[in-house]
Amino acid sequence: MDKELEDALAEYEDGELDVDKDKELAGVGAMLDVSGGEDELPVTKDDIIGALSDLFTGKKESIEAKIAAVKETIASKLAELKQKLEDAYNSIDWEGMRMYLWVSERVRNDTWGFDIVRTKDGVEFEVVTDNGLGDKYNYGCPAFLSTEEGLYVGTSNPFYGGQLWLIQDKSDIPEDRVAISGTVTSFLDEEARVTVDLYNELGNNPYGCDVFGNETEYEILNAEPGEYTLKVSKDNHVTREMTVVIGEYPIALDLKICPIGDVTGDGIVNTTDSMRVNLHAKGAALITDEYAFACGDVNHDGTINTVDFMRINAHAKGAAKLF
Ligand SMILES: [Ca+2]
Ligand SMILES: [Ca+2]
Repeated sequence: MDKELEDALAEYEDGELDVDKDKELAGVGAMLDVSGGEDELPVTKDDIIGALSDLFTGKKESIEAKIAAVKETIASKLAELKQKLEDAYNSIDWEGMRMYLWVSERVRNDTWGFDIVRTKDGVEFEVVTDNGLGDKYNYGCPAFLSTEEGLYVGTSNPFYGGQLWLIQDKSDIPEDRVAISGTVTSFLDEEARVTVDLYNELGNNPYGCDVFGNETEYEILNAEPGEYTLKVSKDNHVTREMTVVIGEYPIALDLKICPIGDVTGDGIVNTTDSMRVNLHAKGAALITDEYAFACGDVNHDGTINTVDFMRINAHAKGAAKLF
């Protein structure tokens, strides 16, 4: 909008034009009423008052005309936008979009690692492996060689290198072996993904699983013996980390994660949590549990102080949400 119009609109809205016109003009008239009489002036007082009156009227009309023009412009822009949205909607390949989402969903929920199926007649298929021969990072099997010794399979694994397998009979295919399993408890969105991952000492994440539900079973398969960092995460929760040692036998381990700010661990972030954090901040009662501490340190600066208290309190009172 141009400056002149903006000013004019502001004046109009402020009601500055709603002055008592006659009173203003009478004032102007009084100022012009110089001694010696109006007959000596080249123009009469009435001429000037008349001109000013026209100016007032003209200005008001011109503002109204500009407002009408702006309204018209807005209406035409809206019509243009509506047309563009309609064109965009009509140009979307909805069937393609549906298929894309369907495939994405399948990929997201599929078992990691490549699949091999075999068939004798092209009708009945048998799954040889659906998890990359027990290694989720075997994401493809580009090379096959059928020999008298058996079937050679070369895998694609961008994380720690390809593998060469010789499959002679079904016993060569490793059985899934549970390395660690249990219940994982979380809160908030029932449909959100919970990830349980094992990280090796190089920081790679060769084993793990995704589960859904707030109280649900998890199991991690086929992890090689060794020491790992186990991480449990979910949106709006504080990630829990711990060291686990995978050995020859399966480990049973129940896990629990809590929402950001939930120092009491009941899954709800309310004033009980903010008060608890306040007690810690004031030194009255320290939060010693490492995970509860992480839940309370909502700004991740390594300490729990009044900043954390205020944030959790604001969340509890609905003033400013943490998530
Ligand atoms: Ca709580
Ligand atoms: Ca903090």
